[in-house]
Amino acid sequence: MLNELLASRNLPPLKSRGEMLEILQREVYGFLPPKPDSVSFDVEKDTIRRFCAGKADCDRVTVKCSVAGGEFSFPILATIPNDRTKGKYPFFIHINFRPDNPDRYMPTEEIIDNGFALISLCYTDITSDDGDFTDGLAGVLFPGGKRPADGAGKIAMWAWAAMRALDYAETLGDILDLDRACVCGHSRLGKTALFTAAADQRFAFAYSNGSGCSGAAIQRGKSGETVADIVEHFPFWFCENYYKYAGNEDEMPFDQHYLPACIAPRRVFVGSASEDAWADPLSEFLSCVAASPAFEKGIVCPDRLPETDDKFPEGDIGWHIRPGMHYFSRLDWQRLIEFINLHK
Ligand code: GTR
Repeated sequence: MLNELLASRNLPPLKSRGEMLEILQREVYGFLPPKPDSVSFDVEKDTIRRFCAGKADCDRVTVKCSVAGGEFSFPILATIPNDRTKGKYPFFIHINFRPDNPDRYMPTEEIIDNGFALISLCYTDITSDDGDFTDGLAGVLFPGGKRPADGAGKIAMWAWAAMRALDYAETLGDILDLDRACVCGHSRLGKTALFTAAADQRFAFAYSNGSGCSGAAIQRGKSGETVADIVEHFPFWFCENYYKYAGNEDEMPFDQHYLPACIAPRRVFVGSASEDAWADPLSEFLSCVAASPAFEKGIVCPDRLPETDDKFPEGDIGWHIRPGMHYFSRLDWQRLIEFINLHK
């Protein structure tokens, strides 16, 4: 039944990772900002030792980049279990809405207790979440605020910053398990997490939560938010080439299943919430089914419509749906941790 449902969506076939990534950059997110010429890290002296009841240390790090002929710096937080007898820690790079640690979308102590380290960044420390292309990294990339039709939108800039956070993690190779890096985020930052891992093969895992339109969800036949809605309210998340698909999804030479497919052969887990009709859980799920042939082990699920509280973590691409609203909740983190632990 799922095959028939998918056939009714008329999706373009999968292509090679290189082709899909090129299309997604040119037509949706804009091309990633260039790799920095140099990156260095200032670890602040007032690091919080004995964080989370003494189980972790939290360092505030300034990431300093020379990029596109300019200089750009931003802060990240590295919260790392301090028990050095446990081996190397798998870790999350969480692109978050706020700099808080813990935060309502980031239960730090619980993450630490599960044996993971956590590097977090606040997206507006990179560039503002609006149409101002003179702010932060945007101003360095596009002096005068002018960008070409395929120039990086804000999502591509946030993704670039998550890659720099991974550059920092690479300096901690004796403590962090660099083969088990997971980039994650919620909503617009779930779109960002998928794009980050699609573009950067150093990430072994990606998790998007409630990423919906222009994230995990296929657009053809999607309910809730459409390309027209999103480019009306948030044109700056994307490159200008994307705007022509407003009301015109059938003309897209791609669909959003290309995004998780670019993460293959690595792993991706997609999270939905039962009341998140704007994101459209069914279209997020079908996207995972459609992307499955790109993976060694596609989604493992029964041949029926999904039901609330389903979780399908066994494949290299997995999906779950939690009861409730659009939110990055504790249950989402627990299922994400379960997914990563399953794929050792
Ligand atoms: C909504 C937007 C969604 C989603 C969300 C968010 O207003 O329409 O695509 O990304 O914002 O990021 O919170």
